[in-house]
Amino acid sequence: MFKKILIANRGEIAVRVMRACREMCISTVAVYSDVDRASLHVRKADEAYPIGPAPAAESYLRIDKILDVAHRSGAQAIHPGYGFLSENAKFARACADAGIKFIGPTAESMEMMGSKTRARQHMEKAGIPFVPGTARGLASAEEAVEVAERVGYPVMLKAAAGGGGKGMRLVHTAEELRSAFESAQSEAQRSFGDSEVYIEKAIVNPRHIEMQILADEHGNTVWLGERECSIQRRHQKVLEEAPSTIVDPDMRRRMGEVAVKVAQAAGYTNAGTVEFLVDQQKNFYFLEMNTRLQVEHPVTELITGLDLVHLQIRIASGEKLPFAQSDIGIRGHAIECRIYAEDPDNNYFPSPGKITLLLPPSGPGVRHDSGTYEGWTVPIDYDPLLAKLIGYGTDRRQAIMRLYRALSEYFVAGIKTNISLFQRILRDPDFRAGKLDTGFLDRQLAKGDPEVAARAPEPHIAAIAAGMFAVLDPASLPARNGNAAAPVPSNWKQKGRAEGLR
Ligand code: MV4
Repeated sequence: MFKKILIANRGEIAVRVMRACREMCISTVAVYSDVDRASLHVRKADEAYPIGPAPAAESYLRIDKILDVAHRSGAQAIHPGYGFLSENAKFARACADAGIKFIGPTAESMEMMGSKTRARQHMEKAGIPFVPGTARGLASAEEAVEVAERVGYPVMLKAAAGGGGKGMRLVHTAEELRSAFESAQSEAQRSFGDSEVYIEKAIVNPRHIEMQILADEHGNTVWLGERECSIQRRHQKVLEEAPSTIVDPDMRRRMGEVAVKVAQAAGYTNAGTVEFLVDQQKNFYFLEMNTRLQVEHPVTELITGLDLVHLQIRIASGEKLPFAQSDIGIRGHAIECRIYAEDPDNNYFPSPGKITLLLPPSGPGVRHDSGTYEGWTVPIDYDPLLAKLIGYGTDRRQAIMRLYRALSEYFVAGIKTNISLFQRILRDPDFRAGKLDTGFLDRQLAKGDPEVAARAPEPHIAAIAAGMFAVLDPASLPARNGNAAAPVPSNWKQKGRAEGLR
């Protein structure tokens, strides 16, 4: 087993990985940018090393600096967390070349999954179900029209190098398809430096459901159940749960077996996630594979009783999986809320600043994975995820009620958060009935918040209240909080992706 691991990440996930290391008696090495000197992950690590200025491209994405710290500190392995270098095949290869174990799959598996068309070609050979369309890049608009006639409109144009919705076009007619093909190609070229575009039949109002897998380096692969991830906005997940309300044991087993087949076809090792689109008839189609530990991994941990980070580390050190598929059971229900420093009254724009007061929730059925503390200043330079609040219980109803209660205990002052959004979602009758699809949140936000409208005080009372709050808590003043001019949303994710494709 490793004696020392470097965590090439920041925030809650760096803290999460350090917790596993501490439990396994492994020393931890943090890296940090100039603005993260006082961040929680630095305080929780056994050692910490600066790696450069705030922009990720000059710090958390610098392979040379991170490997230099690994050598200087004597770390034997690197955990990449999610985002940043976690799906960067060049980084995985550089680690291997430097004799440092990358805790994740091989560079080859990552490369296969990085190109959506290459992945489709491999999966087609392995007999994996995917949405009807092409497994190769389109040569011309004419070819696109031919395929669209065959599979039927509407269709979806997608960038081979894409993912996360970038360069995607929904097209309803042949006329539209010709111009959409050109613009999708040029957007793909601009965003990814690769103009390859392929086509699929569009699934209307799909659900996004993913399957967690684990594979050791001895040929054993298991599935650990699905996560329902349909509650998202602009391809950013907001709330995830396990199990999904539409997946029954038979469907779960079939999805799990397909996910294992995908992993095996990719020669996959370590923890990974196979994404599916699910249509209204509950047909599921392979979408892509995420070759990292995901943000939402805790919901799977809570319903399986497993610790995915422990298992990642044990697999990376060469151990065999300590269980077989038949030993894995799913019990209870878990729901995760991504708590962001965002302003609900300003279209959920990032709201960085100093946390002046923090009362995190706890109690029965609550897990709080946080990267923050009271007195800490949330920087503008990165993804504004503050923490993940997970509620769990014996069934979905209990998980919802515990989470709702925990959200009402949660108090953060100094910055704006999206906490109120989750109370809205958890109260929604369609959510309670499990009636979800990828359009749920946009429909919910379009409705406006009836509770907020009902609570809105008369303008003169609001002015008096604002004055009182300003005296009690000066940080709540808009000008002091940096909210006078609307901040630009951070493009941290695109940066990481672009960096990975260089
Ligand atoms: C689709 C689709 C409908 N039909 N493909 C969006 C992200 C990218 N990875 C795949 N995406 C989609 N692909 C076909 N053939 C609908 C989406 C989609 C979506 C998928 C998952 C989660 C949220 C989504 C939001 C809008 C569209």
